Amino acid sequence: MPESSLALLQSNSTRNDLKVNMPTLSTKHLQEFRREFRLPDRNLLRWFPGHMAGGLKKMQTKLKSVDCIIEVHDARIPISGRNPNFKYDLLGVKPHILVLNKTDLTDTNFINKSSMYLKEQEGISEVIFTNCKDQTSKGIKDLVPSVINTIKKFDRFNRCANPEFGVMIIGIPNVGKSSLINSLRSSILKKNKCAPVGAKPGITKLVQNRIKISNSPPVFVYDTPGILTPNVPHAEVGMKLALCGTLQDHSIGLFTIADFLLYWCNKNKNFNYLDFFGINEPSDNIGLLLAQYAIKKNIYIRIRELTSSNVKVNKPDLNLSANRFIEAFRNGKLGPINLDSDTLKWYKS
Ligand SMILES: Nc1nc2c(ncn2[C@@H]2O[C@H](COP(=O)(O)OP(=O)(O)OP(=O)(O)O)[C@@H](O)[C@H]2O)c(=O)[nH]1
Ligand SMILES: [Mg+2]
Repeated sequence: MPESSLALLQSNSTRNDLKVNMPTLSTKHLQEFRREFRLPDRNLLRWFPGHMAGGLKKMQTKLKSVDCIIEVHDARIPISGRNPNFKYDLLGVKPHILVLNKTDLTDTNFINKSSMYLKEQEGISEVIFTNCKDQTSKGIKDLVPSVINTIKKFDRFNRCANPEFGVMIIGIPNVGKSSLINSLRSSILKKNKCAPVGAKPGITKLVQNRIKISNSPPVFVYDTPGILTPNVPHAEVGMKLALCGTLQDHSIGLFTIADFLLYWCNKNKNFNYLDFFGINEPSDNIGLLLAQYAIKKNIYIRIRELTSSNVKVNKPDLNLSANRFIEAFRNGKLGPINLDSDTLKWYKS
């Protein structure tokens, strides 16, 4: 590849509020980066425990008590990883609003394109972006008026005499469904949070009793467990889900998730990870980067020597280093990132 093309690639690299590291890439570097992510075993991405199957059935029985469904998804993966089964199992009868949450962590340059893509390619009529860490944000303020408008446009069938509006919040795990309920309740009713929230997937395990989020008009919501599709269609989609914390870290492995993060960064020419690892040149070797990081940060694990069960030795703790790298992404310390930017950047409406 001629050097002028390299310069162009570099100038198109992801920019954000953080200091952007733009190393001088040589042709050698670009050739070294993997073009495909190989997952050791696709079954690692399968997570469909009993509470999801049971939850889905219960949600179907609750449909008759609601007027609208809010599907919450992660704004860092706007076009990847939504549960395709929702379309058949839950949507179709009731009006649907898609909320893309965690906008504080996503690259806002892709907000408009995400919305256009979802409307034009997926036929979604209403897309709202929220940040549950900021109750004064526009999305949080706009959501309930939007729900009421949407409901008024549709036939409420058995519920038309009921002055109370019912809404079901659905989505895959850990996208902020319960946080959204707390934010709306706090923003509109000035009440404390009542839906349990946590940084791990699978915090809400049962369909909850209804929670009031507005007085006039009265709006009640049902919080539900995050439900994944039993079969993730594509390894890279599954790994994006894993990176955003919607699957269980331990079943995929922190090393594999960190390796995917490095693969994604290199593929998309986002080199903010150089600062994290304290290095000057990009690399595609996650084992080496994690080991160097562990040594630099003095993160060791004491393990038994293979040759002698009585002898213990200190080894760089790659898992803990991998966890720190993943958390840097999840907390926005690598800068705002849209993991679907590779598809969205080509999208023209
Ligand atoms: N940065 C950021 N974090 C958020 C936002 N919304 C939720 N979170 C965090 O995301 C994590 C998951 O939030 P929950 O509300 O428990 O997600 P959930 O979809 O109800 O998860 P399950 O009940 O496990 O399906 C928590 O650590 C929240 O603090 C947001 O807008 N921005
Ligand atoms: Mg929850």
